[in-house]
Amino acid sequence: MSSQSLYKVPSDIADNALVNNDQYKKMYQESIVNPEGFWREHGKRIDWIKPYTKIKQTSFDDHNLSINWFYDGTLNASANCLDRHLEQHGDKLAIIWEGDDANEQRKITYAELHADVCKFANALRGQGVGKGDIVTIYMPMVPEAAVAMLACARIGAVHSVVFGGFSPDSIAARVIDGKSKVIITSDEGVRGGRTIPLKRSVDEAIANPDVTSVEKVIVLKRTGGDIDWVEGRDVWWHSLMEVASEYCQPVEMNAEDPLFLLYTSGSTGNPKGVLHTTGGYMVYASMTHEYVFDYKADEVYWCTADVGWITGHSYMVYGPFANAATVLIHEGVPNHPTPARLGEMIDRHNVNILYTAPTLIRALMAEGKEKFSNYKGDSLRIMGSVGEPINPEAWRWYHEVIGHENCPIVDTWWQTETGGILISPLPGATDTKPGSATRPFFGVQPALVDNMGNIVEGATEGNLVILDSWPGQMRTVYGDHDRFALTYFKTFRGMYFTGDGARRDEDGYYWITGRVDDVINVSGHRLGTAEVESALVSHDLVAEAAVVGYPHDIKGQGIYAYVTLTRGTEPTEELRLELRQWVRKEIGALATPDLIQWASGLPKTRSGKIMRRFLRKIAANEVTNLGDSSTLADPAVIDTLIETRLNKT
Ligand code: 6R9
Repeated sequence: MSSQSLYKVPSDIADNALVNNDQYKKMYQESIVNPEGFWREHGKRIDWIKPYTKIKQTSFDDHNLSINWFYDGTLNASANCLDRHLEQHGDKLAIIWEGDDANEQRKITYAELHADVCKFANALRGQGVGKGDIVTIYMPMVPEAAVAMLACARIGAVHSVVFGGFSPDSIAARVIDGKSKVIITSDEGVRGGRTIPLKRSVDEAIANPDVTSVEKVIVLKRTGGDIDWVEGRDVWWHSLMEVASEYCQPVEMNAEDPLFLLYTSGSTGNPKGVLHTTGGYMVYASMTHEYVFDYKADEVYWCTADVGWITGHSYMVYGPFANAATVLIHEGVPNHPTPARLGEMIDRHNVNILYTAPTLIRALMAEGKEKFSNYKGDSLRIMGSVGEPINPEAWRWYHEVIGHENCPIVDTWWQTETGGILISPLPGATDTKPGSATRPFFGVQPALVDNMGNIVEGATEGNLVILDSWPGQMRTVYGDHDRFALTYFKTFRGMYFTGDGARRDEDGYYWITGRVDDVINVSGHRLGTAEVESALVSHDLVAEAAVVGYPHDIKGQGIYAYVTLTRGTEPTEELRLELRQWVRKEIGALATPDLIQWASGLPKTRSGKIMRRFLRKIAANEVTNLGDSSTLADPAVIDTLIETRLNKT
């Protein structure tokens, strides 16, 4: 690694940061040698109703799996995000909100947010929601989305946020799995100048005959657009708030009581309900938010993630609010109406910390630097990246054009399952290298293993595993604990398997190379190839489908589908469009295949298993060295697929 590609910690940052490199090393060491002592101390960063005496009781043995943190303590997550700040920070801004249309602005103090959350918590109670009930939230990026989450947490209900871009079928699947009685939504959302019919999607989801649990739909009026209304079932948010009382006592929750469910894609089957609990999650989300972003009181922090993803949970709601941060929330997309929007918003709101995704950076980069000629960026201090590997070129562009070469970049690696950041630089401690997530956070023990599960040491490559638990870790797959054990702890016995591959360099820095399973990452959003395939084959004219990811300039990975049509079906351009629309309707826009190649046959082993490695290579246009095809039932299939491949760039 040449010294040119090492970006030293700027000295002004190191001098004022929460931790410098020596402190990082000392604290990291302590966290590994004495995890009990380390977390006993750091668990105190949040307020407990009944303080814990027990710290950690965890085992990654798949027959004896258990993950418990701070497990005799009690607390309330919403009280940690709100009540405890009121005395000192009641008048401080909790949320600065900017609409899709920049003329719409709202500012909400901690005292106001507290009042809204209390009222909405009472409103939820009035609709029959109690401790342990699962509430589905399908909302646009408005402050009320955070209000809804925190109100659930206040009364001990478990929220299940569904990304606003998902289809009615996807909502239905999640509602069925969680047996939700209540769905919170809004009439419409607004994104990039377009309205999104959220309420209509909820209506369609409930029309699914398998959805039998829903009793109430609470509807926020966002646009005032026309919607259907079911008397007795649908209720306006504002009507409930008008009559709701002002104070709601936070419910005392055990550290291991569920806080939320969030569905995420895996390599097989339907999306899994990732369950996070209260105590460990709150400690970990708040601690990582403070250390990784070096958050300082009075700073304005902007995370561009949607609340429908884990980043929106841990680093737009729970982490920052637990730290009394001022959070900028944007309803729309940061490159609309023009690419300059991102910079305009940073300047307009004096943003100090920006947390965004490589896909946005690449999209802006493609527009050219001149689009940023009016951007000042004086306020910006720290910049983060999340969701997928950031290519060095995009890293450098981010550093230069957005960060003016003086803002450290924290490339944060983590997952829905991990609850918080596991591998990342700390701004005042870690010299960075473009493309590397660098070193583990406190208490995190990453390792690389070969395909047999042997730990490999030194500068090398392998499957990324984590050897011991951390407080923010998921506790189970909702309703299917066996699947939890099978997915994460059986591949490599006794270790948490991340599904990612990684390289470690001579400085011990980690470079995440991407998923090694059948998960693809499109613009930072996870999708199982199996989900897209099952959407495709549910179309009458599709006999078989195989889906793989391929390198895409902006999205990181694009979706490449090989489709075999039923006998006698004509492969037309029209049908191609129809299939794209079909998948979009079944799952959501982010799952729309970029390329669909007609395949009269798929490469299979004699036992009928699709050999995806060939399909991945053909989709990536890497056709010169395909490797051994002798195990294929019909090797000629490959030649046809190569000839008719679509990505010949
Ligand atoms: C937080 C989040 C998790 C998957 C993960 C990995 C990829 C996330 C990354 C990254 C390289 C980073 N990923 N951050 N890869 N560098 N900084 O994105 O959660 O939606 O569950 O996705 O995303 O492949 O396994 P989630």
